[in-house]
Amino acid sequence: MTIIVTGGAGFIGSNFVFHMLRAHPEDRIVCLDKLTYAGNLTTLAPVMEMENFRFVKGDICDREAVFSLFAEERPDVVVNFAAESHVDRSIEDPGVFLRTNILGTQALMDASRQYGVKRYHQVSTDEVYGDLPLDRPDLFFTEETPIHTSSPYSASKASADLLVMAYHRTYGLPATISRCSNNYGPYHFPEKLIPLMIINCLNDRPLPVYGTGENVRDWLYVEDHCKAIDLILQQGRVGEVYNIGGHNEMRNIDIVRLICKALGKPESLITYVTDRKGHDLRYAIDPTKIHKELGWLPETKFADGIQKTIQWYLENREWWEAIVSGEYQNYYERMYAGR
Ligand code: NAD
Ligand code: TDX
Repeated sequence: MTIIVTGGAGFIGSNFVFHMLRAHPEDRIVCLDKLTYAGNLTTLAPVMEMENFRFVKGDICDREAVFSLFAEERPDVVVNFAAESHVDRSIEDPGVFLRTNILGTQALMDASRQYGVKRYHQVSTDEVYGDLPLDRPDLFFTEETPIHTSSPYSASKASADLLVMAYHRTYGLPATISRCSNNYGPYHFPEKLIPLMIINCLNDRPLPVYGTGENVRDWLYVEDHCKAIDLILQQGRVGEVYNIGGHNEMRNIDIVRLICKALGKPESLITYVTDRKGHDLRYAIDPTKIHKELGWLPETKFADGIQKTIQWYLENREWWEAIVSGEYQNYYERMYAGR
C-alpha cells in the first residue's frame, strides 16, 4: 500500500511516520509537508534514506502540486495531519488557519476522489466540541456531542470535519475522522504547554501559566494516538468519527508543578500571566466507541509517558535548541512580553 501522510514533519505526523514504518514495513509512506515553522526535516533524518519512505516538500493548499503528487503516487490511503495547530497563534492571526485547515483539506479530498483513494483519514481534535465546565466531572465528549467551537483554530478544524462528512455523504468519499485529546511526547514543538515548561525549567526561565492554571486537559502519549489511527485505517468504518483519549485529566498547574519536581527546579519559577482569550476550561474524551468497536486502549500511563518525554528533551537538546534560538524567539517575545 502507498500511504500519503501530510504534516509528517510535525509533532504527531512524524511519530506516526515512525510508527507506520516500524509496524508496516511492507507499506510505502510518502510524506507531504510544507515545512512551516512547525515542520522540521531533521526530525525525519532517521528515515530519510529508507527505500519505502519519500519526503515531498509541498503545500496541501497548492492544488496543482497535490494533484500531480497523487497522479504520480496513486495512493491507497491519505492521512491528513497537516494543519496550523496552535490556538494562541490562531487568536493572533486566523487567516492561515482557515486556508490550511479548511482549503487544504478540500484540495486533499478532491485529489482523493479523482484518484480513487480507498481511505481518506482526517486527523481532528477534541477542541471541536468546545469545552466542559470544571464543576461537572461527570460530563465527557462523545461522538454525539454537538460541535461548539471557541477559537479560530478549533473553528477551522470543525469546518474541515463538516466538509469531510459532506464529501462522504455527497460523493461517497471513504472517509474517517478521529478526534483526539491533547498529545504529549517526543518532537512536540516548544510553543505547546509541556515542552515549553520543560525547556523553560531547563533554562531557569519563568513558567508562564495562563489565568489560574485550573484549566483541565486530557493528556495522551503520542504513540497511543498513532496506534489508534493505524487501527482506524485497518478496521474503522467509513463515515464514522472516533474519539481518542485516555481518561487522563490534569490541571495545567499540576502538570507544571510535576515538571518542576521532576527537573529539581523551584516552583517559584511559576508566573501567572494574562489568560488566553476564550480559554477552554476542560476537555475530557469518552473513548468508549473506539474501545468497544476496535479494542483500542491507551498503553502508556501518564507517570511513565511524562518521564519518557522529559528524558527525551534532556537527551535531545540540539533538536529544541535549534528551534528556540531561531525565529521562534521572536514569537516568544511577542506572545509573552508584558503578558
Ligand atoms: P504541528 O504543528 O506540530 O505540525 C503540523 C505539520 O503540518 C508541520 O510539519 C507543518 O510543516 C505541516 N503543515 C502546516 N501547514 C501545511 C500546509 N499548508 N501544507 C503542508 N504541510 C503543512 O501539529 P501537531 O501537533 O503534530 O498536530 C497534527 C494534527 O493533529 C493537526 O491536524 C492537529 O489539529 C491535530 N491534533 C493535535 C493534537 C495535539 O495535542 N498536538 C491533538 C489532537 C489533534
Ligand atoms: O505558556 C502556556 N501556558 C499555559 O498555561 C501555554 C503554551 C499553554 N498554557 C495552557 C493553555 C491550555 O489550557 O496549557 C493548556 C495547553 O495549552 P496548549 O499546549 O497550547 O494546547 P491546547 O490549547 O490545549 O491545544 C492542544 O490540544 C488540542 C493542541 O495544541 C491542539 O493542536 C490540539 O487540537
